[in-house]
Amino acid sequence: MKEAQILKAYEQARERYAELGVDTDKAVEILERTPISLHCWQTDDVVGFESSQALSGGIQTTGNYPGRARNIDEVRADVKFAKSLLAGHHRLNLHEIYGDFKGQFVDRDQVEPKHFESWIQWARENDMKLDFNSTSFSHPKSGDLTLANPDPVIRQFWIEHTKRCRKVADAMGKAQGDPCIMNIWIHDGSKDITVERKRYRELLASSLDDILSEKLGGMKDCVEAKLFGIGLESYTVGSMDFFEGYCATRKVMYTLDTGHYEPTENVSDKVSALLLFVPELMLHVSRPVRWDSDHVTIMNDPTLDLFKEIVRAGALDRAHIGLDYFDASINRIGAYVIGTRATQKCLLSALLEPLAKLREYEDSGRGFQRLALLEEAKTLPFGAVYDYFNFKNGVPVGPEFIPEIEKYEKDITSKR
Ligand code: RNT
Ligand code: ZN
Repeated sequence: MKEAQILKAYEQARERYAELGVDTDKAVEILERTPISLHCWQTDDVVGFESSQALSGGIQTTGNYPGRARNIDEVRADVKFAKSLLAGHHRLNLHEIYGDFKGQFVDRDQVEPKHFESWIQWARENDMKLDFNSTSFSHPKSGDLTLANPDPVIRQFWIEHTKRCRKVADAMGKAQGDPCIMNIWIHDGSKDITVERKRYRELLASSLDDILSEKLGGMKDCVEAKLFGIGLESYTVGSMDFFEGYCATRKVMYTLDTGHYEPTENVSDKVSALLLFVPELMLHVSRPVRWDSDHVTIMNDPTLDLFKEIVRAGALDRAHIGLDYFDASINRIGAYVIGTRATQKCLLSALLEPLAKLREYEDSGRGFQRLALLEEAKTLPFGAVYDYFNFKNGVPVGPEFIPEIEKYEKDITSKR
């Protein structure tokens, strides 16, 4: 698209939105300074660099499109390339199994900040801040139960792992001068009926209390609830009820993964309820198709609604945005870029909502007017503002990123 065309369309859009009391320049500015935490695991199907252990823990990548990143250099190159197609400043979300182990086997209860030194340096050089995740899946001791395991030896192994991960996150946060957000997701559950539901939950609460007892200034903790994992369909220790209670009583950030609820549930409606009782939210923006399938995030109603609820709640400073999907059936970098850009589109759309006017209607009981404006807002020239945002930040506008990814595939990923 030509510069003059983009700018002209933006000027017109700015006027249309201004008539409804919406400041498009401000929306673009907020979007620019809202980082998205890019999930490193989209590059390599959640494999990591620890061993060739198959992905376990109730999650699954489907597809075998060629070009998967096979080592640390390839993951870094792919993230760097994906980032070059995205406007704004972004974070990188690492899992423990992506440490720079330099060919050595470092077991999970042995991990140290030194295994992430090169990542800290790389992130600094590439203007990214790091977030982190402990990894309890894909390990011989993963089984069905980790932090909730009644066997004290296994449970202690995972407690030690998670404590060490917090030290890694703390080192990252201190080095980058900004808290590293560390997520704890464990798959613990049961394939079949269990008569020990309460017991495992007690164990999980006590393991977490132990893990979180040490205050670390460079990091923030968050814990992720889930509906079920594959092979663990009958029971999930860390269910939504469990983590709502846990986060509310312990004042811990709640990780809301959009794929982790019943397919008919309205995930966006959880935002305002959770925000009353938990300090912050970490979002794992995903796209469930019939189940927690982790399809590439797109600009769909659930995602639009999610961001609308955050903006309406005035909670952008209490919600951290991260991505969590892993699609191996299409070009992985393409999937990365589509999902991140879609997330930005949804946030921008929320920022452009004529909220003051809608609230005025609602407060004065003018229901027809509210619905009419909600409907009309859907066809406002949103695309012109989105194009301008990308243009202003020097990244491809519209479908211009498609040939760039095709070139990267031809030159790089297809040769792997
Ligand atoms: C799994 C959780 C978790 C993982 C990542 C890899 O259902 O969503 O967040 O996807 O940690
Ligand atoms: Zn998740």
